[in-house]
Amino acid sequence: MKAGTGIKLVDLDPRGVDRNFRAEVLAGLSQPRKAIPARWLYDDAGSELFEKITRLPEYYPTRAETQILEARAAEFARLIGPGQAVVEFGSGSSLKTPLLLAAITPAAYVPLDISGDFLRAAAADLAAKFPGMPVHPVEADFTKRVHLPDEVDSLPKLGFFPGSTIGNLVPRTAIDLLRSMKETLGKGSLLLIGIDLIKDIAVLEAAYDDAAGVTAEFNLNLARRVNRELDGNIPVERFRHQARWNDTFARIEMHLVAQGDLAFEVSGQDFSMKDGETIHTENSHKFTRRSQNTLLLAGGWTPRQRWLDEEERYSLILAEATAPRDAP
Ligand code: AVJ
Repeated sequence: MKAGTGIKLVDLDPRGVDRNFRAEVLAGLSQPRKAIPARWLYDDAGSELFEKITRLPEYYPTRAETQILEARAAEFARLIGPGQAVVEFGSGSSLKTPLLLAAITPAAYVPLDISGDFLRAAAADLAAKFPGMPVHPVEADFTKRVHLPDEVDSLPKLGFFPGSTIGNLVPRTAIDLLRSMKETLGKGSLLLIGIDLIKDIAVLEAAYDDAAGVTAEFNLNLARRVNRELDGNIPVERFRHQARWNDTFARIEMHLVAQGDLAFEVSGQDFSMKDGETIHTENSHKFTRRSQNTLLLAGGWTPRQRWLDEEERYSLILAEATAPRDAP
């Protein structure tokens, strides 16, 4: 392997638990405002619950994005053209990728993911759907520059980052990620990125607090996971799921709210919470068209085209990696 090629290194303790999970949970619960990084929401149970979320009537982003991909195939073909190496950041088990690939006739598909299992499953699936299209999966942490396979060196690159996943990052981390993507793909590359829009607060809050309670289960599963894997006794039934709009940061926040004063242990460490105190578990930032542009520009990408779904709830943006410029 070349230097800098992503190598997955999950540091497991003697019980087979990810040491980073333990360290980040203990650190997060020890802060004055308790928080656990959102990426730990996605164990097997959490990933399954997220799949269910994407089919909920209140959760519009997945349907809106799919609708854009279906409706705009001809425009993608014209603006992007054939012969691209499509580099997908986070090779989910997404149904969106085949829509893009079918629209533009790429020369290769390069899914990047930190999880080798997901990656191989997605790669095999896409290879079967598009016989003749070379698929080069890379197991890597794409928050850093990733060295792409030699086979795609000479091809033009199109990055694909759907799902408004960029919105889970605070602005400075989002910008760092966009810059890493630019380093990975190279100058002159294109990026097709899904970014959610600010809208009626009630619509946003419902999308993250559905009537069927699936998002609540998704959130509470994090506490259950801590209990399962980190020898915890968090009284899960005494926590309530909350999705709240933070207007200063323009984001939906997910919290686990303590119902009454309570105490628990995780990995032998004691924690206590007052009634109403919360564990902050996820941010989902929302944007205006201008704030989308500003974010992309700060990350080194010039927006070229924006598509909205019919109800104008969500956008897909095509941006181009631009050279840094001097003033003005
Ligand atoms: C797929 C991570 C972008 O923030 O909308 C959905 C995750 N959390 N419901 C989002 C999520 C609660 C989702 N992302």
